[in-house]
Amino acid sequence: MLLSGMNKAKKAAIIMGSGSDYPVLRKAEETLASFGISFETHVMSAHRTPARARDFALSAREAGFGVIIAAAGKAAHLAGFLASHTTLPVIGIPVKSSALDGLDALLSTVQMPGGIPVATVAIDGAENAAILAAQILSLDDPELTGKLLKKREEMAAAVNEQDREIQQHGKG
Ligand code: RP5
Repeated sequence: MLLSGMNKAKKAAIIMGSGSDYPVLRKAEETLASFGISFETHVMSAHRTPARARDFALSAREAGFGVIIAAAGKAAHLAGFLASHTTLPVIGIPVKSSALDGLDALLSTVQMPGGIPVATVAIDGAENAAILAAQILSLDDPELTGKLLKKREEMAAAVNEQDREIQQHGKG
């Protein structure tokens, strides 16, 4: 027998290491909202507020989250730190916020040791992080799957339209 509330749609978490990361993360918020996904956005840091970040990750599944997006720049340990305290999927966004243009954050986020994965997207790749989060949450949500398919169709139509325009231009 299903327990009541068991099928309730899961939320996404957007966690950033600093308020200075927020301009990048807005795209993730917009994208999740476009799919009708509930989310919470928080600032917490693996280095500056480690206890709060740890407590969040430890209780995230019970709090109704199904996926965590974690964004940080420089020595970007946030995604890996959260991943080490939860078995929820964690998507890492390396943020370009340093003299090294985000390469430092990319390597810090992607080079996880065996056993504790972080699904790392491109530097500042907030839109893809949100789409991947939606794909994860769609596993037991046919309505969300339909929205993802519709977005793919819209993208394909836009590319086809660009091709038509280029062909027309060539003829003119
Ligand atoms: C990281 O250091 C943050 O994620 C941010 O990208 C970077 C700089 O943080 P602030 O010094 O602007 O707070 O931890």
